[in-house]
Amino acid sequence: MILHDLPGAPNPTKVRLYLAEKAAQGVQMDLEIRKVNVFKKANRTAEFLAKNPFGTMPVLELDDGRAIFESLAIIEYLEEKHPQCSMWGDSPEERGRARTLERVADVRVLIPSATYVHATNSPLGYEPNAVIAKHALTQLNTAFTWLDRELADGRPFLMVERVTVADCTLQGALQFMRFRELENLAEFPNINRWSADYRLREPARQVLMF
Ligand SMILES: N[C@@H](CCC(=O)N[C@@H](CS)C(=O)NCC(=O)O)C(=O)O
Repeated sequence: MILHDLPGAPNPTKVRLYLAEKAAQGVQMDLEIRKVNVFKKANRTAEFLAKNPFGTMPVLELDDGRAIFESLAIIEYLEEKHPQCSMWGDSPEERGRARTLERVADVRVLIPSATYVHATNSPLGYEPNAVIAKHALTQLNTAFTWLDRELADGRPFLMVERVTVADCTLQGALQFMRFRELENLAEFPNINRWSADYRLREPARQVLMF
């Protein structure tokens, strides 16, 4: 299998953190990681668009040539293939809660934060847009307010005792903001503490660049 990656970008980082967390628990996957050079438009070639018509990363190319795109679909596929040391939880209730947190981290943090970055200081050179940036920041602050309250008990992970995909998604989003020097957690000390602690973990050290 080949994972087509864009280092530093939030969705690919989420998958890379997931893989590193699984590896830290002894679950090794036979997977080559291949960087896609977006500045040379390698994600817009006919060959790449045949794998993912939207031209986004990450993409998981299977050994038979078929491709899975969408970061969460990739993670779910790999979890089904390697169910040991679940990155969701051990009971339907735990998994339901972990998936709730992951969806909040993705839909309410990762997507607005990526929108905010691209509307403010885009690494891909998009035009700044103050209206879009303001709207995204409002969405982000609503989610951060809730997450900060969740993390107020000092837990190491979003799911308290165990690392889950939710941690990977949230950290992928925050790293992208740090990359463009837009992370401001001054009003969210519990997220800040969670993030600092998470980044000390070996899997995070292996993957995170910022
Ligand atoms: N919902 C998709 C989003 C994928 C996405 O937007 N990827 C970004 C990086 S985070 C990308 O490849 N951007 C490059 C481009 O659009 O040209 C997922 O979860 O995989």
